[in-house]
Amino acid sequence: MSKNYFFISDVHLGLQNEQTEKIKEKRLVEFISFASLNCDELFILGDLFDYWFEYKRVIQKGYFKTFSALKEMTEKGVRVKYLIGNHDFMHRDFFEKEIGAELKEDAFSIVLNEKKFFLGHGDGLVKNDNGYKILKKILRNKTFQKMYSVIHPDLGIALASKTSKTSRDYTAEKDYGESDGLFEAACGKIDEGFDYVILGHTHKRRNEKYKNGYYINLGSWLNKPCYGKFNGNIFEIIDW
Ligand SMILES: [Mn+2]
Repeated sequence: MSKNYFFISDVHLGLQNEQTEKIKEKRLVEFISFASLNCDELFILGDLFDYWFEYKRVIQKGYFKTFSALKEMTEKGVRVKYLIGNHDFMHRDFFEKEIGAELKEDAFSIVLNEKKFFLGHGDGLVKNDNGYKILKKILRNKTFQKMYSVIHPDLGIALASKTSKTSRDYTAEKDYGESDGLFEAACGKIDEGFDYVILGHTHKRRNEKYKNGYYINLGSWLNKPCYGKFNGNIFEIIDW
C-alpha cells in the first residue's frame, strides 16, 4: 500500500516581528499535528528557522511549541527528516537526540512509493554562484563553528540573526526568475534517472514536467503556508 509523504520548506521561523511569528508558529504547529495523523513521514527541506545556532548546552528560545509538536510526532512513530538549509545550518544533536528527527546536512536521494526522489534545499545548485559556494564552505566548517561557539549565546544568536537577514537580502536581490538555474539542475537529475526533484530556497512555487519526471519547488511557507503531498500517484502542493 502506498504511503503518504508530506514536504515543507522555508518557514523561516524567527524572521518576522513577534506578533507575526506567533501566528506563523501557531499555524505551523497545527499543520504538524495534522501531519502526525495523516502522513507516514514528514520532510522539512531547509530553512525551518531564519537562523539556527546551537551551542553544546544551549538552544534558542522562542520555538518551544514547534519543538514539542515535532517531538510528539516522532513519538507517535511518524518519521521526520530535516534537511538543513542555508539559514539554519548550525546544528548539533538537539534535533536528533531530543526530538527524534533525522538531520540531513546535504541533498539526498530516496525511494518513496517506488519512485526515485532527489530532495534538496536548492542552495548551491544555482549556477554561477561561486561566492555563495565559498561562503557555504566556510560557514559549514566545523572549526569555524567551534570558534564561533565561544561567543556568549546572547551575542552569538543575535549576530546569527542579523547575518541571516543580510544573507536573505543578498539572496532576494538576485534574480530568481526563469533563469534561477534550479529547473536546469532538476532536469539534469531527471536525466540521471530521478522521477521527482523537490527543492525550496527560491520561495517560488513550481511544478514542471520534464520528460518523465517532475521538478517541484515547494515555494515558501513564509509567504503562503503550504505543503507538498505525495501519495504514490501524484505530487501536489496544497495550501494550508
Ligand atoms: Mn534558503
